[in-house]
Amino acid sequence: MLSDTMQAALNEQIKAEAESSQIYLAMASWAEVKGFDGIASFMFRQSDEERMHMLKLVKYVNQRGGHAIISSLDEPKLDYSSFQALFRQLYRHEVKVSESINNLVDIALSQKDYATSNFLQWYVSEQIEEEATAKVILDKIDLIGDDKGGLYLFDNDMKNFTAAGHNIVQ
Ligand code: OFO
Repeated sequence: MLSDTMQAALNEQIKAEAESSQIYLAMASWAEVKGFDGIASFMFRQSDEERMHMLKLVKYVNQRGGHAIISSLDEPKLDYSSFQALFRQLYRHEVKVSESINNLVDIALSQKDYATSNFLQWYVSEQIEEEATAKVILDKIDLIGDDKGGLYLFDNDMKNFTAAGHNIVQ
């Protein structure tokens, strides 16, 4: 059985994961409209992954005798002024999510809820990957800057990675 504190913290994370999915979806839509199909496919796929992260938490909370709450979401507030600005926000967002996962582990340990701590380890590993992916993308975008040819090639790279079902981090 989950403690009230643990349940409330997990429910906050459910909201955070749902908002992550919306952020990626907003980025995907923006990239698609701009004609960057590779970046869009990558973002659509990330959005689905975030939804899966959310669902996994919903199932876990309910399975442990709690009640997963599906709440309203904040609208993604993104700075679309440049690719750099957009991807910098993405990276910062993933760093923030990692912090909130670490915070959840802290709460689980302080409550001696070892089952939840164990469950959260999957998220800890996942965040290492997500942060690394966001950083690799940001580094590449920083290198390319506003160079149109560079962005075109980068978009193609993203298309190939998504088509192959690979992560951009190799
Ligand atoms: Fe759910 O991992 Fe990104 O935000």
